[in-house]
Amino acid sequence: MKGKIICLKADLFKVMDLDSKKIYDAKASGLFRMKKQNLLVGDVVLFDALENNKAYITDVLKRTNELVRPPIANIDLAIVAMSVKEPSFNDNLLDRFLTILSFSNIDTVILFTKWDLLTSSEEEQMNTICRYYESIGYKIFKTTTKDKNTIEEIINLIDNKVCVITGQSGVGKSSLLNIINPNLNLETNDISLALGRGKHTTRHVELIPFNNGWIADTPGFGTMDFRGMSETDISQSFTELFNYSKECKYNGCLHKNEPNCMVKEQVKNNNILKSRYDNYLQFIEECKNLRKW
Ligand SMILES: Nc1nc2c(ncn2[C@@H]2O[C@H](COP(=O)(O)OP(=O)(O)OP(=O)(O)O)[C@@H](O)[C@H]2O)c(=O)[nH]1
Ligand SMILES: [Mg+2]
Ligand SMILES: [Zn+2]
Repeated sequence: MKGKIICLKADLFKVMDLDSKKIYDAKASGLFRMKKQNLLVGDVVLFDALENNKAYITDVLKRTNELVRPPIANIDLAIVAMSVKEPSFNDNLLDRFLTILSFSNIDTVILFTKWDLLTSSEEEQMNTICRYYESIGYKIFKTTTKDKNTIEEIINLIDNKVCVITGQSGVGKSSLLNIINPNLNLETNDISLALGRGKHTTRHVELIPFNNGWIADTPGFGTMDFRGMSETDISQSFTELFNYSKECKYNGCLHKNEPNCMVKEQVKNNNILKSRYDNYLQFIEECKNLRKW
């Protein structure tokens, strides 16, 4: 039988039979465990059903893509949720998500959440940032749980797809999913005002059937590294840098100290957002240091 892993807790999987939609509590079979292949939420697996809704997973089909954080496979669309306040907007974290998703070839949209918390002058600043990300090709949404305007649009966007919502703790991922589908009743929690951080309310990655597709809520996390990526991978994952790099003097220019670098030129002319360039430099440095290990 063929099913999809929709949840993983310790070594216990929930697998949905793709034909009957019945859900099984599954473990990896002994033979499969010997192959030492890991299994992820989102994997399509072959399984043998036993009594009492129990099952053994015997094989996993080839993935179209996979992410380490959050751990999930076969994603059609990633929704990056980034609060504009509480927790404060974090361009470094946003660029980190975008770099890894771009490297993994996963379509990505950005939600700027908690838009209702901005004063009008802050709103102006955020709008400039939003316009920049739009200009480099990202579809963006300004969301608030207090206004359901953009929700219909998001629902249409995710229809028929396997989607994952990701972002640090407390940005409102579960709150938004509860509005998209009020039957979900996902647990949410106030952020710690003293620390300005979320409380890691969602603990597991879980794929939830929604309309004609799937949506995964995920736990928030504060950082991630670039394991498995080279400096060139990073430079090619910054789409606008990659486009300008064709006009750099040197093939394979990393836009650091090389002469006649079009990227540095465009940063100077304010055509590339300074924070993007600074984050880029930090990421390739981190990448280099990781390699030393
Ligand atoms: N003002 C405002 N508050 C919001 C909005 N969205 C969510 N919140 C609040 O933000 C807090 C955190 O929301 P959650 O949905 O638990 O955040 P999360 O991203 O799921 O967090 P983790 O599960 O810890 O990763 C809750 O108190 C929500 O009520 C919004 O649009 N505006
Ligand atoms: Mg949550
Ligand atoms: Zn360059």
